[in-house]
Amino acid sequence: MSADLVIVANRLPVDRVELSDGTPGWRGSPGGLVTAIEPVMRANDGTWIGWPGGTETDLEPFEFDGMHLVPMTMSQDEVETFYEGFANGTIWPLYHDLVAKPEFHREWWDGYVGVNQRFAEKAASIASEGATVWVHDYQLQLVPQMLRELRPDLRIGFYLHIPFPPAELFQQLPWRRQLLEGLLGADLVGFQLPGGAANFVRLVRQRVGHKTHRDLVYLPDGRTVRAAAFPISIDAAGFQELAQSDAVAERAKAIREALGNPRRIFLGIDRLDYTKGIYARLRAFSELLADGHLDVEDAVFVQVAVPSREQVEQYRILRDEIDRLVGRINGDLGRIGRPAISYLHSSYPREEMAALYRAADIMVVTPYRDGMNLVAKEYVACRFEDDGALVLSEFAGAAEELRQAWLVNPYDINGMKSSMLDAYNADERELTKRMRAMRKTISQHDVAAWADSFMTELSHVDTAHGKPVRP
Ligand code: GDG
Repeated sequence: MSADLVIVANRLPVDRVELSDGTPGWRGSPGGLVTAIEPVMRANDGTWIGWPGGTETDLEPFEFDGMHLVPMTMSQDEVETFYEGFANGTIWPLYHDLVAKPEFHREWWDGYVGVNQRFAEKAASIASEGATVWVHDYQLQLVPQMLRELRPDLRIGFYLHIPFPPAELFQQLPWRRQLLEGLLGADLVGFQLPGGAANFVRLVRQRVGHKTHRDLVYLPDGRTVRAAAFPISIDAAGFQELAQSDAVAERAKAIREALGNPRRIFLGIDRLDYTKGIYARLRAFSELLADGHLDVEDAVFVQVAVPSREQVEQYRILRDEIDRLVGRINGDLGRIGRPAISYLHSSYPREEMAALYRAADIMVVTPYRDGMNLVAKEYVACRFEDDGALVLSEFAGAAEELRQAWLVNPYDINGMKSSMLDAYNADERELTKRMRAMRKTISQHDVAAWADSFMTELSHVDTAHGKPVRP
């Protein structure tokens, strides 16, 4: 196997499933990343390296939907130290403004180094001479440097999907220098926002001592690394088409009916994660009911919380907290057949997501910190009639583009209450004006444009090595 384009991500775009004859098989897990990368993968006959989940050991490379997939194995110890430990117990909270307290454990770090090394070795063994390798996200920050050591001929890009924190927080990391050097193995390091890129360049200057100028880092060996923002987006046309289908229209109507045709439906859809601000938003909504500003006859809050990282302690605690809060709110404020909150701890097919977006009048997205937040963009893409309101946290990357949302500070409960109420009471003209502007933004910058701009930039990076791929 020899590929001109290699994608390296923690997860493969497939899940392990049992086929009807009882044998194990694969099912596509269509996410934004696959949609974005598929066209460039096809144009370059690319290969994707990643973990399929689980601890199976005898996994062979295979073809899926026209893509070459190379599964990486993971031992139980690696799942605990690398994935649940360093990636999700150290980096995730540290990079999200310490919303939860990061834990620093030397065994977790050792697991992280080991798994990154294996991913780098796998990529090195697959990439053709001068190939392009695109490494993704916070689980694999050491891969660029490890890969460059093995294969100096490669053109290497790295993209971070989550925020990159300011120096004041990053410096807590006992392994801060190793992580910065890991990323500097890439020719191009991409971030969601310019602020993340600036944080990175500043840290490299202060902590590693390299010369920098604007978005460039000059390494002693003569190499240059560029750090820049590439805000990710969604398949806007695909979501709109889905939302316009008859099946989704019918399902949206059925959802409204099942909820008793209230005047307004509020909606939240998130992975059940402490960064997403689910607790605070439900509290804000419940206070609006308790204060008498809203009534359960007119308004309901549908909260979908998609199960996530259930083996990690902090996620279990969060689940219990939300369960308790929802129970209390419904017990105190609901009436027969009229719960205040319709709470669903489950994941759904894309069609059901589109139907929920169509059924909802007010989408509430209130993370304490979020790299981008695709849910906010998906809601906008589905509102093809230019209606519906978006209440959006200032601390989501999406807020830099979706300026016409009702922007809120999720730490300010009263502020959130008043914005949610304004969105509830907004007249049609106001809603249309705001939604139309946001829809324009999203249609002009979809996920294909995102992948294209990253690949184009990567192919333009001035390297003495690596042949460019077709963007
Ligand atoms: C990370 C960063 C950044 C959710 N539930 C279901 C489902 N989803 C889909 C949504 C959306 C995606 O998952 C979630 O993306 P977000 O951006 O909202 O959040 P994270 O998972 O935290 O993603 C984030 C993103 O990476 C991309 O760079 O924006 O900031 O944290 O697309 O629709 N999809 C289906 N069923 C569900 O139940 N089918």
